[in-house]
This record gives sequence, structure tokens and C-alpha cells, in this order.
Amino acid sequence: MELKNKRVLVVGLGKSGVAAALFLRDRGARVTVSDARSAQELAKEIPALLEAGIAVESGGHGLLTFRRQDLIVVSPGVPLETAEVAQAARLGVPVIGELELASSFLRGKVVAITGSNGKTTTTTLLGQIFADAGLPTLVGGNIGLPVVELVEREAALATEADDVWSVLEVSSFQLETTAEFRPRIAMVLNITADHLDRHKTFERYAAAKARITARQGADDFLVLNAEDKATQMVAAHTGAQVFWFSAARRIRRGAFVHGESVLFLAAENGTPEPILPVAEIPLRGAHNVENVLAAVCAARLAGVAAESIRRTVREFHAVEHRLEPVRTVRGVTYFNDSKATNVDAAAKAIASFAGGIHLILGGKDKDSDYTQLAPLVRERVRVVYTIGSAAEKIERELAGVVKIEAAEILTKALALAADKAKEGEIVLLAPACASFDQFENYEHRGRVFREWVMNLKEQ
Ligand code: UMA
Repeated sequence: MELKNKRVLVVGLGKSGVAAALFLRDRGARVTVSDARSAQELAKEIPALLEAGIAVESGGHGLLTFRRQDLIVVSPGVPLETAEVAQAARLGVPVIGELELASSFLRGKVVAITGSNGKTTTTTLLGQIFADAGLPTLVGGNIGLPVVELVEREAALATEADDVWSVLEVSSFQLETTAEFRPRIAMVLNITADHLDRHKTFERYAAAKARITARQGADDFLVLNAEDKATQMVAAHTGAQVFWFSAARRIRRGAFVHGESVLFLAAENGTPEPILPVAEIPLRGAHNVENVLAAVCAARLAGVAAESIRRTVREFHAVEHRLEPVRTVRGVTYFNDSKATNVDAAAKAIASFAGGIHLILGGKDKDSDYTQLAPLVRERVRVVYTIGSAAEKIERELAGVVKIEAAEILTKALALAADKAKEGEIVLLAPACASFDQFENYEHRGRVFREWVMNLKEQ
């Protein structure tokens, strides 16, 4: 991608936008950034940008700013329907995201992992498997490190013998703005309702996810969940070699559970190769078996030896904010699953425990259907504590299913739960909602949970 002297507009000044703007500037582009937030709210970001010679538009997007560009790079959080973006696109200005921009500069191989849930765990695990196997590896993307930041690191890490592997977590928002993005290995873990406030329909959301394979060819691999209907459909849209994973049955080729073991089958008529006993997976929950299967499949496709995969999986611990056991106080164990930002993720968290759950639900609604939680909640949850702007909707949709306490804020929910929970029971933050109504992001919400629990007195 030639950027020298090109007029490029970056929309949104979060992590992704700031990194993209500086990256573009370093490559000789004439960069402007535009953000809906006021100059005051952007006081932390603006000085470094101005110093780098980047023009800043704050407090809203100007139509003219968008029109006179050669390229627009939108942040994942900026909908493509935003009037100024949509109009510039209509006038023929190319609109891409930071993933598309950065990946065109990556020279090594890319594994891209998407899915409604399990992305971060699978990305982290696969990155660790590669690194432990001695492959030069970088991890980034939606997980929190913009992909442009990997470009320079890649140059530093590359050796003559080995390509660098970039293991990228990619979201539907990032995939929506790709054009040529072509991962060597693409993975779709599952597709369940999420972000419907943004994508409007499930079909459009699934279509954004399917873009992960749009440019793949016969030398590439696509790894799909054989037990997930919407994910299966992605196979119809690929030019890549499809591999599957399943926790329920033997599949044509890929990774699966048979009896007590995880096996990998490289070819349809081949002999399955044992990777590790299921009992050695240290992560809680059936969904984590699927995450491990997905990582096993990709790692074998990348040539990592079974024994090496087994060693890494055995030692792997829960990623922060993903069903993370925080502490046991007075016989009650506190689990932080702040990353359970949609209904399906919350259901998976609840399903990971047999019962006695005190569940904290709520935050910013994403047009979700909480009635889907009813059967599991009825069976396993003792009390639901609601927080955030989605509270009323959740109370309405779960009325009569379970005892509900309106707590409004997280710390109050924790205090109520700590008071009610008996020895052997569990307090679980799996909110099924985004965090942006009361917190900066889900990490912030998880940290507030953890700090409160760490300060809880033993007596
Ligand atoms: N903004 C505008 N105009 C708009 C909308 C937003 O100017 O119309 C501005 C906001 O004022 C703000 C900036 O855009 O200043 C925020 O941009 P952003 O929401 O894209 O946030 P970033 O900090 O750049 O983080 C993004 C991803 N955020 C989202 O997808 C919402 C991060 O994923 C990602 O880690 C980061 O890039 C680096 O790649 C987070 C996320 O919530 C974890 N992802 C969703 C998820 O996992 O469910 C998809």
C-alpha cells in the first residue's frame, strides 16, 4: 500500500485510531484524525498527535474533512453507517479499518481468530503454543494490541529461516472493513447473537464474520466449529482447505474428542493422532474444550508437534476476566467473567457450574434476548443481581424464573451477594452486556470486581 503524500483520515481516537494515525504518519501520509469526543476529553491523546504533524478534528465529524481524502481508516467502534463515512464511501473514497491497513504490511504468516466467544482465550493459547514451540510469534488485534503495532515488532523478530507468525484476534467490526485481508489460517469458533445493536440482523453479523475467509485460496486453511450451525455455513464461502473441530464426534479432518482424548486427524482416510487427555485441560467449562480443540487444530496445521502442544495446554491458565477464579472467601468462590459481554457467553459461564450460583447480570444492552438464559438460570442460579442500564429489561425478561435483586452498581451487587452466598456457593460476574454504561471497558469492570473481592475480609 503506497501511503507517501496520500491524504488519509483516521476516524476515532481510541487505541486503534491513535496507533493507525502514527503508523500512517511514519510512512509519509498527510494524516488528519477526527473524533466525536471534545478536545477536553481528548486532552491525553491530542498533544502527541499534533507533535507528529497530524491534524486533529475534535468534537464531531466534519463532512468536508471526510470528502477531501484519498483514504479513510475507521476505528472498529465507528459504524460504517455514520453519515460522514457513508457519504465519503458513496463518493468513492476507499474506507478500510486498521486491520486491513496493518495486515498489508505484515510479511510473515497470519492466523486470524474470530467468533462470538472464546476468541481471546484461543488467541492467547495458540500464541503460547507457537512461542513454546520456538516459532517467532506475535499476538495482537482485538485482544487489545492494534495490529499496526505488530508491523515493527515483526521486522525486529524475523529471521532468515523462519517467518514470523502473527496470531490475531479479529472482531466482526474489524472484518467489516477488510478488503484484501488473507490469513494463512482463519478460524471461526462460533457465531451466536452479539452486537445486534450495530449489525442490526444476525445474518449481517454472520456475514461480517465470514469475511475472514473471503480472500483465502487453496494454500490456506479455514478451521470451523462442526457443532455450530452458523459457523458451518462459512464453509460454503471459502476457497481454503476446511478443517473442523468438534467436542461431540469424529469429524472428516481436524481436531475432535474421542473417549477421554483429544485427537487430530490430518486427512480423511488417515489415522487420528493423540494430542492429550481431556482431563489435562486445566480450564473450566465445556466451551474451553472447544477453544483447546480449535487451537490444537491450528497448531498442527502450522506444524507444531503434538508433544509440544500438550505441554503448553497442560500449563495454560485462565486468561484475565474470562471465568477467572479470583479468590475463595468464607467458602464462597468469586469468578470474574467480565468478558462475558453477550448472552451466549453468560450461558457458557453458568453452564460451567453445577449450581449454587449468585449471578451478576447487566450493563449496556446490545438488543439482546435475556429470556434465552431462563432454563439455565432456573436450574443453577440462586439469585440474580442486576446492574447498569440493562437492569430493567433483564428483570422483566427473567421475572418469575429466579429471585432477582436490583443492585444498580457492581460493588453493591457484590456486597449483596457476599452477604447471601453460603459456603460452597459461587459468585459469578458474567454480565451478558457491554460495560460502557458504567465502566471504561470490560477490563475496567473486571478490575473493579477483583479489587472488591481482594479487599473482602475473611471474617
Ligand atoms: N468514535 C467517533 N465516532 C463514532 C464512534 C466512536 O469518533 O461514531 C470515537 C470515540 O469517541 C472514541 C473512539 O472512536 O474516541 C473509540 O474507538 P473504538 O471504539 O474503535 O475503540 P479502540 O480503543 O480503538 O479499541 C478498538 C476495539 N474496540 C471496539 O471494537 C469497540 C478494541 O476491542 C480493540 O482491542 C482495539 O481497537 C485494538 O484493536 C475491544 C472490544 O470491545 C476489546 N471489541 C468488541 C468485542 O470484543 O466484543 C468487538
